[in-house]
Amino acid sequence: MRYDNPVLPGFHPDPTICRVGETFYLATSSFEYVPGVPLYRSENLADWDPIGHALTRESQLAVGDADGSSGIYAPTLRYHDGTFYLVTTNVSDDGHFVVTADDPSGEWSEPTWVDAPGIDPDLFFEGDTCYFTYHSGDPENPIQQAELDVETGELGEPKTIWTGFRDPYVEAPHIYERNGTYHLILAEGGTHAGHMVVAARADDPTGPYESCPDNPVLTHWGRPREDIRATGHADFVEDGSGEWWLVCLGIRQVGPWPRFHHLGRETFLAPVEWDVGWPVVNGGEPIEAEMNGPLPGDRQTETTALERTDTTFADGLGLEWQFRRHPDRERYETGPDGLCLRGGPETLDEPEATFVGRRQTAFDCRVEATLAFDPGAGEEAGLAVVADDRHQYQVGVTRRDGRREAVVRLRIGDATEVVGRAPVGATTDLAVTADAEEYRFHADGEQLGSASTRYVSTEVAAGFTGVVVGPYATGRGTTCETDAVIERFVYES
Ligand code: 6LW
Repeated sequence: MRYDNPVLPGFHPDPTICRVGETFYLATSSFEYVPGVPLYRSENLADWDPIGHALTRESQLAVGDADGSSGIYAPTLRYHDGTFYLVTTNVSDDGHFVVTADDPSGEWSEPTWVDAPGIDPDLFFEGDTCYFTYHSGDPENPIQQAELDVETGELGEPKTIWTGFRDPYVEAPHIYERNGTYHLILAEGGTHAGHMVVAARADDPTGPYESCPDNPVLTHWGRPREDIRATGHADFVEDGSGEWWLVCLGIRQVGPWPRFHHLGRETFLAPVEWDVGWPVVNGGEPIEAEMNGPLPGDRQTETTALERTDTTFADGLGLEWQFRRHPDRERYETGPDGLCLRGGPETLDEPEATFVGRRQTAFDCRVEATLAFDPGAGEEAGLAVVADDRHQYQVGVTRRDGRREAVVRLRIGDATEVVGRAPVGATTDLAVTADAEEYRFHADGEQLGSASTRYVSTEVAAGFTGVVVGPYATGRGTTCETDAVIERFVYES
């Protein structure tokens, strides 16, 4: 059965996966976004349904002061003895913590903090013992491990179990048991072009670990002109029929040389076979956009469905929506009229901006909003394409010299420029259309400006996230007196 990569398109890095019976669960990093750590469910590994988020409350998710691409780093999701465990790191708060749930689509527990340095924690359960393995940040002793009391967060004495196959900057450890052998999978080479997956094995979860003779078991290093690159940070799962799979992050490059990516690090799927006890990823071949199964479970169609969401917000904000840091909830109201935004004084250049967005998941897409707004002087609301506080594009409605007008504004690093204007009425149809290389901004059907996708790419903006699109509102220095109502929002790819 054919499937398409990435299986989770758009900003979905550092995937972690587990299986319960015939159902797979997957989580990814979320950085400064709220709610944190999106969770997905699948029966066949290719089609994933969102089921919620692990971190929904401020007590679990202190990202109020998080810089862009800080906050929540790579999680590990595991199921043990009837309980789901998710361990992750808030690099803007107290570091590593564990949350638990009986039902992953429900509420997760308060955090149990684990006092250890670094990032990328892993949990491996064996009997009553839980091994906590992590990237310590110490280049001499990068991958450390200690026994963890998951109830209290108390950690035993850490010891170094891996120092790197080629690169002491080794991260993303995960441990699995297969036929009595313990496999340690890691990422090396950094999360960009040199990213790779390496494997090691031992007779005991604590080591000593022997390096796979065929390391790295996956890398797209040395393929600079190919579309899919930076594959790494993998997690393995056995599908219940003895077949193994890997999910990993990767990027899809676009544009002419030097190529770039703006949709963030996405989640890819590849089969894993075993050759005399060592993992072989996708038969030793690079991961492709079109892959052949056989996948576990049933699949209705062999192609990834085009996505269209058309929302009036009558039922609130669906699971695809995210805020950049904790929102002032009073600024966002949903109801039969739509999404009602009361813009704060902050513009999109500031962390507290009034903005709610969803991931851009395809290069070719169309975003539309019907905006009912009669702004006071300086007030503005519209649609934004956001990489971070310093790299974003906006098409909005404002009032200038007493006139209502649509504006297109580009913010690229230190430069901000209005590139298009047109008079509009009290209700405006705003749209952003995109292909791999360009965004085009429209008001009431007229194109008012365009901008390259390059300037919202990771190569320009840096960081660990990808583009999100959605409505914003701002009083540009004062809180708006007029509400901006998004009567309808359409995302189509
Ligand atoms: C992270 C590290 C990484 O936790 O990027 O690609 C960091 N790998 O493992 C943030 O995603």
